Amino acid sequence: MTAYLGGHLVVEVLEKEGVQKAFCVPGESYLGVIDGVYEHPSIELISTRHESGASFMAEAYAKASGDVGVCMATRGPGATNLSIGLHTAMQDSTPLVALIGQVERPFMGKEAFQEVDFEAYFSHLCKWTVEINEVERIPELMHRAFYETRSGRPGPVVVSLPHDMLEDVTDYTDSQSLKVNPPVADDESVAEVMAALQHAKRPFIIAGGGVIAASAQEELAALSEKWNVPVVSEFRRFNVLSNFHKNYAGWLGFGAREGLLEAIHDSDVVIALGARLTQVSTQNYTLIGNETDIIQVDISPSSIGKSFPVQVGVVSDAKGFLQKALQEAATNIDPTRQAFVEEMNNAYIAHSTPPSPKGDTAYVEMNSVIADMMQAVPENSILTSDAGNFYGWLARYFRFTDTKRYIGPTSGAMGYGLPSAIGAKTALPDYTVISFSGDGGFMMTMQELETAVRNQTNIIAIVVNNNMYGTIRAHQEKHFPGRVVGTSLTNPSFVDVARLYGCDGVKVERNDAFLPAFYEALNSDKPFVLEVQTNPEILSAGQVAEN
Ligand SMILES: Cc1ncc(C[n+]2csc(CCOP(=O)(O)OP(=O)(O)O)c2C)c(N)n1
Ligand SMILES: [Mg+2]
Repeated sequence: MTAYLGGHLVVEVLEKEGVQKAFCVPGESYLGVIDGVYEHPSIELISTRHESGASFMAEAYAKASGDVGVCMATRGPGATNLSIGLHTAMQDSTPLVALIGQVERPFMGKEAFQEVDFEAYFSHLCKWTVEINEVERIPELMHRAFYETRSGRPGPVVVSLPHDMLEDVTDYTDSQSLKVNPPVADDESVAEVMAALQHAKRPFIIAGGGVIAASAQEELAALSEKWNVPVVSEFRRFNVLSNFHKNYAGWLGFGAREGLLEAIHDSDVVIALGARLTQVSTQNYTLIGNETDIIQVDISPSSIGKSFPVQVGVVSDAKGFLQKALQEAATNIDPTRQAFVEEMNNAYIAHSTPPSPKGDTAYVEMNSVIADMMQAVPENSILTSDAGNFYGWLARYFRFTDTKRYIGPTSGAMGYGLPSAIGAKTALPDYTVISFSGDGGFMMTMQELETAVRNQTNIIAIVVNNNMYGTIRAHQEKHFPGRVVGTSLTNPSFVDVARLYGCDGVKVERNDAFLPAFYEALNSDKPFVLEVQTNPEILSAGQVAEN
């Protein structure tokens, strides 16, 4: 037995859980934990410039590494700043543990300095919130926090740590991480699903984050080939299947292909696999028609039937389900399915092929940028993005594979692009990591360039500059034509700003300047900001300039 300070014991448990990196803004309320990191050099504590950056970095670190992300913040002001990344982790089902300093136990309830009741505040935002009030319970509750965040449908867990509790002392010998055993469908349920699929004429598999979390891409590819089923990815879940796979039928979300939406609406069987059929993916819950049999396979019982009534619901980890499904014999499959799969894939390829650039234009065309990136992005790359209209081109024209990955917020959080790139690059330093942001979103978290410079996290940040909150401008022009208000922006030179932070940077104003600038970014030994000046008249992918 050894005597431990509470703050040190928290970090001891982090080490037992395999934590290697944590992202924070330091605060006096959890100084004991920070001092614990000093004792444990195997854990690197990365200070950021705003708690939103810390939470986004931890969230993307989790997505890139496949393990839990960890962030830390101080009482009320730190915790409330942190919440945007926790909300993203909730909507995106990302395993994330947030350690938050709390006011001293004897002062609780007095509206003490920076006091917030975290159990109340985070109860809806997070999967679980726990306050550790006795130092002896640190190992039990910290391990439980990691188990909770990893198991079932992953999600964020907040651990509230009263300042004075972290200074108490307790004896401790050992403890260990609790292994997660994901549920796997029973044979009968698998057989029932496959029987429903057998005779379907125009079925789809809608695959979501559950496939990526379970690393079940290979099994999904094998099943879709064996059973002749087209695969569609949910909003921002491109990596369920290589987008070059012959059975890939495209993606759901803002700007999804109309023909695909109609085909899903008219299909006889839809299997939602690790997909919770979100509002954005399902076009406000209209995607699937009343005549369609919906089969949902999900790791979490509470996701089943949440968005649509389903005919069959199966609680299973995606990989375990697919492995069993692959053992079923694929006999008497409707012979017209082959042509259907080809039709869907051909339409996807046509829709995702960018039009040829017009050549010498006054602005950079996003079609051309993405076409260039398709050519120049190296293997083993991660592209991250914010929310915004610029994303429409990336979604439509970039094709992701298992080595060209996408990390983005299904929560639609602006400001995610840059910090998530830093988080992903921290997890996978050998990857090329490129963030994609609009001028609006980039300036929400731009200060994290300093975090990147200080830690030599050499990401490439592409800023698509149209000097406006373009998405909202587009909505304004549609719903309130001619009444523009609150959506115009002026910006500093992003390249000058980048240089002041110690990054490299280039501004691109013509199509043919993009590729050389992109290669310069790839070869840079500093974080790199690549500003792309686009035409403010063209607000969405597929729109043609009226000039
Ligand atoms: C944190 C946050 N605040 C506000 C919004 C609402 N919103 C969605 S897109 C957008 C504008 C994005 O502007 P910009 O980043 O410049 O990209 P653009 O649409 O111009 O391409 C806004 C304000 C949001 N999604 N997230
Ligand atoms: Mg903009």
